[in-house]
Amino acid sequence: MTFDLFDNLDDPDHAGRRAEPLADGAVVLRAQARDAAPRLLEAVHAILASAPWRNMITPGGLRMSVAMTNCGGAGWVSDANGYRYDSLDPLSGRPWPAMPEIFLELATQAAALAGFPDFMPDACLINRYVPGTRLSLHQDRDERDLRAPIVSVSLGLPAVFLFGGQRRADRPARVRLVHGDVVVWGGPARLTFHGVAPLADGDHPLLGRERINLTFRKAL
Ligand code: MD3
Ligand code: FE
Repeated sequence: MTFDLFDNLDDPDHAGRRAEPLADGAVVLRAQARDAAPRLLEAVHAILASAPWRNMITPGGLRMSVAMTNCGGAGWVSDANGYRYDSLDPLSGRPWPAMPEIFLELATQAAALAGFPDFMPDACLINRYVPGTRLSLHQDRDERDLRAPIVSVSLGLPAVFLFGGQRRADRPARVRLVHGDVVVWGGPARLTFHGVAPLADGDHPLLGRERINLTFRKAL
């Protein structure tokens, strides 16, 4: 069977850009962000200057091993009161840094390739993993409109992404995500349980012993 998304992906330089369907509503766009990665990382560094990495506390009182920050009109925050989107960074009391143009361009283009031409994110959660960091199985359901997809961009060290089902108990599939891979999750895949296995050690040419993941969301 031919896969129509394939025809939408330009790969004139044979960089490995291709669409891999993961599940109904979920597709990996391999290497889609590879060329933009240096510019994306420059933008991340500018964001960190006003909204530095922090390890948030879950409502259960545990400190997350993933370090996070945000940009855009709303940012995802967790504290003793629960999870929510907030227009202000609780560390500074100021609005989160604006969404960089290069972020918007990449996220809207990837969403359009995956069949979501109207996607307009208002939040980008930025996650940082170091060797040993993991993210346990969860659903993303704090966004108001669950019809909008989530676009994720992997940068730096490779990760094993755990892709479960609609129930927490469903045994997750393992998908390796490397630098430059973009994943779009929408429709029937939007509420699947997912997580990240403990990051293996390594040395990435651009990021050293680090993985950074951008997730673009329509939160409000
Ligand atoms: C599947 N981040 O920030 S991105 C998260 O690699 C999160 O940092 C992981 O899960 C990371 O919430 C995974 C891929 C991802 C993001 C959102 C999803 C997969 C998803 C929402 C629904 C289903
Ligand atoms: Fe998630």
